[in-house]
Amino acid sequence: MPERHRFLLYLISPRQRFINYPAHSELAKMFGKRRFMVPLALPTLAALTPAHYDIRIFDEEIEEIPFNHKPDIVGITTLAATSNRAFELGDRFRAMGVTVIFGGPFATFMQEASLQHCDAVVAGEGEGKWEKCLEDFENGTLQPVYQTTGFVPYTSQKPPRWDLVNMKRIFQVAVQVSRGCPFNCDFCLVSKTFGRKMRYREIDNVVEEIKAAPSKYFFFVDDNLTIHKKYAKELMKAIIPLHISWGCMCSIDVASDHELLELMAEAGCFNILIGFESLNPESLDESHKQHNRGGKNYAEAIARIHAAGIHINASFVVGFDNDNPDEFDRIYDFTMENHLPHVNLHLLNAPPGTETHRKYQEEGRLLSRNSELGVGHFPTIHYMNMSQIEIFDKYMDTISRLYDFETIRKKAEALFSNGTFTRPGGDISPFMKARLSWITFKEFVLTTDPERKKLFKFIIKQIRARQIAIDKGLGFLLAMLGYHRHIREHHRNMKEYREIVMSQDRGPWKKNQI
Ligand code: B12
Repeated sequence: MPERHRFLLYLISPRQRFINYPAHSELAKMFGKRRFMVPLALPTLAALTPAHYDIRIFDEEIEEIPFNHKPDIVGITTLAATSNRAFELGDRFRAMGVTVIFGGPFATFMQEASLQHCDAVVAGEGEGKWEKCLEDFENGTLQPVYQTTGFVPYTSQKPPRWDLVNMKRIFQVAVQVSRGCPFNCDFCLVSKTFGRKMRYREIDNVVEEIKAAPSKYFFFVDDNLTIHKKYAKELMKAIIPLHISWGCMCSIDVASDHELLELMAEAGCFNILIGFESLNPESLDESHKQHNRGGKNYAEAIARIHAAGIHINASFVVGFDNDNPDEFDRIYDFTMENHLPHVNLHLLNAPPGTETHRKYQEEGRLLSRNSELGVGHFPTIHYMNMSQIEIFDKYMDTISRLYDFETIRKKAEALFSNGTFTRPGGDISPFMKARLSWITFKEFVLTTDPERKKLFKFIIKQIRARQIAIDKGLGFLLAMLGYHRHIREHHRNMKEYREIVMSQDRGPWKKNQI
């Protein structure tokens, strides 16, 4: 049989100019890595690609793209935050005569703009459409848009091609067990892209993938890992024997199920990202995040999660029409009262495809055409009760307060005494413990910064006195340093950022209307 023509395919995640999730990027650096993890879309698409393609994966956060070679075809995953760079890359490859395909959340909802910089857009889920797109590329019948109305069955997935990813440069591996979200919050794309009906993978299929992955450290990228409690418990039972360590995202409702929390901790969960979004009930109503409403007792729920030995990464958004600058203080106080050290504070922004985007566009309130600013720490819309510079300054002030060493010490004191850190976060290898110890020593002892030394002494005393698990105690310390550093860095660039904000400041929206 004649040998089939081979094609060279690049799968690319473009670099992002403004990073969020600061502890991730700084922690990765401390561990000598470039990034926490590579977007799952790339190894997933690689697994769907026929065997006569030679595939190279490039995540620009971890490696440069070699433009001295010419691939036959390039697939680029796009977010609003990476869209400018995606456009640049698309133009550059097309100028070289390479076929360029875009996919991912940005291109899905910005098809017209994307098609100025690529040859085809694969909208929504890639499974099925990507294979068809490649077939058409080979036959010279490429369509501009690949779109279907339904969703893929998603019961069983081919294992992602982690063998194509430079694992030395990343910290953990992404895994996904479900798609869809029954809720329909205005600022989120998930139900619009993946449907409101949840779809789940067979647990055996997930277990096989985890077993084969080249890491013991995982992040479940599901939007809400525990929404289906029965499935979640079965999943936990199946992964306990795998001795892995992982983080995930779920809603605060997870706290209502003690058995599930215990199973999660036993299965290696050390961290849950929870979208509190707003402490202002009117803003929750405004954005249709109703499932966080209804007299939720956050303090009790948080205490239950902590009692299971699981740490919370609390996510908040400020900038809804019902918000005023006091919202920042309310969030700061809440995190102090509830001992929440990992806080991701975002300014409301409006990614294309969301209801928020539709509303603000209709009202002429989208400020910037620069999508890369939409990472949550720049004002990108015309807020109701705050000018852009006012919200920006208050945001900067709040994140500085959230991560000053005195705040960190106070939260640590509470967390270390309430038992959250006595349980190890999964099966941490002796090598990893040694590494954590060495990096802590380097960052906190071999430093001239008296504040760091002071915090270190305090934490070591706590670790000794309260039988804190070494990975949790030191991991906490390093993550906090990660935030602290990133925010200092952000402040260093403050002049540039402030100028961008000033240049587009139009005052509070309401006032302008009067
Ligand atoms: C996990 C996750 C994160 C993680 C990890 C991200 C990472 N680098 O891996 C963390 C928490 C760090 C994160 C950060 C951010 N995230 Co995020 N994140 C997600 C989440 C929950 C899952 C993404 C995922 O891995 N899915 C699994 C893979 C397999 O699916 P996929 O990427 O969608 O790819 C499929 C298809 O889209 C398609 N496809 C994708 N790319 C391509 C390319 C080609 C060529 C083709 C053919 C097909 C194709 O095929 C794939 C298989 O079906 C999504 C929500 C969601 N459910 O999609 C939000 C989401 C992607 N994030 C979002 C945002 C806004 C962000 C941040 C900007 C938030 C912030 N304020 O900083 C940052 C950006 C960081 C970055 N550059 O990645 C938005 C993006 C909106 C937009 N239009 O840009 C989403 C959609 C959530 C939302 N609320 O709407 N995120």
